[in-house]
This record gives sequence, structure tokens and C-alpha cells, in this order.
Amino acid sequence: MNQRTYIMIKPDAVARGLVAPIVARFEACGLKIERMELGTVTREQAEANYAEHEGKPFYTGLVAYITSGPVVKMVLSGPEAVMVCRKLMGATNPRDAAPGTIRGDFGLTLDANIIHGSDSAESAAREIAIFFGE
Ligand code: IDP
Ligand code: MG
Repeated sequence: MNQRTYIMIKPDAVARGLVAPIVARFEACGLKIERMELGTVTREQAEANYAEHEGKPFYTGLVAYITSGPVVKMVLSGPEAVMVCRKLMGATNPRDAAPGTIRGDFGLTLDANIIHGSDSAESAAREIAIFFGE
């Protein structure tokens, strides 16, 4: 089933100059770039994107972090794109993420874990609306 997913390269990875190698992994897998934009995340967008985590101890820091500098926002498409991208990204904590995954290869800490990706088709539709207004 062809699917769309929302992927966001987080501020630490953009600052470290990792955009090209990260995008290359999705393209190498055959995923299609539908939208791609460098920009900042507003507080409203951050709170909407992470609404499920409101009230958790890391929520305030997470919103502050994701709004702290430029990110790369993308819509990628392909067969089972949501699941395929989550596999390419690896586990949430880079220290648990397998070598060969984006977080496993480029990340070291849970709060600055390189990349965001939608966790379901429903989340993807919601997140694409938040960041691209579609
Ligand atoms: P995901 O990004 O793999 O979907 P979520 O559980 O949805 O993981 O968490 C969203 C983001 O919040 C993570 O990518 C990570 O940056 C941050 N995060 C999650 N759990 C913690 C934590 O326990 N401490 C600090 N940051 C966390
Ligand atoms: Mg999540």
C-alpha cells in the first residue's frame, strides 16, 4: 500500500551537517521525496506535534529543543512508508538503536536523537497537516 509519512531532521543533526547523508538513506531505499523544506518549528506546531507527550517530564525540554534551530521537514512516500522509515530511523534512544540505522549511526542521546518520523498512517496525516497545511 502506498503511504505518505512525515519525517523531520532535528536541529542537532542539521547543525552538525548531517542532512545529506540522512536524506540519502531514504532515497537509497526507494522512498520518494514529495515535500522538503528547511525551516523552524513554531511553538504551536511543536505542541501540536508532541501533544501525546504533554505532561511528561521531558515535554517542556522537547518543545524547547525542537524549536531551537532549523530543521528539515519532509513528506516521503512509498510502500508502507511509515513502517519502512521507522525501521530506517531505529529505536528512539540512539544507544538502543541498531548500527546501520540513522539514530544508531549518528546519535548518542535520547533528547537529541537526530530525527522524527510519524508512528502510524493517522499520525502522518495529522503531522503533514501541522507542518505543510495539507
Ligand atoms: P519517537 O520519536 O521514536 O516516536 P516518542 O516516544 O514519540 O519517540 O518520543 C518523542 C521524542 O521525545 C523522542 O524522539 C525523544 O527525542 C524525546 N523523548 C522521548 N522519551 C524521552 C525521555 O525519556 N527523555 C527525554 N526525551 C525523550
Ligand atoms: Mg513518537
